[in-house]
Amino acid sequence: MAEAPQLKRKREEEREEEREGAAGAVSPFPLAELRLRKVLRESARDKAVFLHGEVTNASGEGTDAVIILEKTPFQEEKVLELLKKHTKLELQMHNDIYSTYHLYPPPELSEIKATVVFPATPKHLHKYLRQEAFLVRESWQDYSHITLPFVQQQALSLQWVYNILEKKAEAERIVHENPDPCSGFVLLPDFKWDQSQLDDLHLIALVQRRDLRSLRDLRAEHLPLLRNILTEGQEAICRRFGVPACQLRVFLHYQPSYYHLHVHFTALGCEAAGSAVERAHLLPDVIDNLLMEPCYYQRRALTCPLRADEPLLKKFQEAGRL
Ligand code: M7G
Repeated sequence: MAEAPQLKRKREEEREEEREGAAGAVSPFPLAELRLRKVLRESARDKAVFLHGEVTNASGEGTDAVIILEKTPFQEEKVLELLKKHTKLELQMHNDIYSTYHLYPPPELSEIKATVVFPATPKHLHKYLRQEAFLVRESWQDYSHITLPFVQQQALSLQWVYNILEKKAEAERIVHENPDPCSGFVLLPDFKWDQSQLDDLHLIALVQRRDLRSLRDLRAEHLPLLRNILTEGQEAICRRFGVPACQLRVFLHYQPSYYHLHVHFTALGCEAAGSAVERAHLLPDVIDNLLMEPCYYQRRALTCPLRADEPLLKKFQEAGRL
């Protein structure tokens, strides 16, 4: 809920720039033409719903879209306004000293964050579909024979990453950049974070080089890159957002969704989805592992969760590894 005043000011400026930039550069998503095809997933805990929609053009052709709707966290400075400003209160139940209400705030205080993937590929639809997950223990041989060929053929497009690295998108959102082609990176807010408050802070560092896919590619020679990400990333976040290194969770996912090496920075107080032990690898631990054993990630087996209809899970099943 806390928000540094400079963050608030900066945010307002950035939102203004984003609005102007978005208005000038891309046409808004045609919400009016959207048809709902399916609810992919719904989470009462996260107050979010993941939708599969279809936009039909003038000649009747449909294009798939994924729309994620999330209730945004409360902002301390707006709570009073929320209670007072033209807010309708409707009694739901009353018992002794206890009562619950439906509260209907005015539109400007009941914002919903909408993330749109359009056009969405079948891979995006799968990514957001609620599914059972299974743990796979991936040896280095499994990685070479099953995972790597799969990633080379079928992974999600990295165009959004290259757009950021080439300043074709989100350039105004960059918080820090180290331009070194070998050991440099770009740090910017993850699009899961709306930057309204620090509680759910989430930034990502995207490496400049394009030859590192994931944890599996890391060797001791990449230590300068990893150290830069850790120290410069922590310093930049402390400078910009006032969150110290000891309150940041800095980690990589295995398996990631996007196979261009990147590192997540999230607020320690926030139980961010994806920070569970079966998927998150803390960057300081990764650095130590590589210091002890230069080929650590080419030697050891790694456990990772794969969801039921992920094609990679099918590959492991076909190979008799599950
Ligand atoms: P990941 O570890 O590959 O997998 O993280 P996950 O998506 O299952 O967590 C990729 C991260 O990049 C995620 O946290 C996404 O929210 C974030 N991300 C994805 N896209 C397409 C964008 C984007 O266009 N811009 C920004 N800023 N972040 C993105």
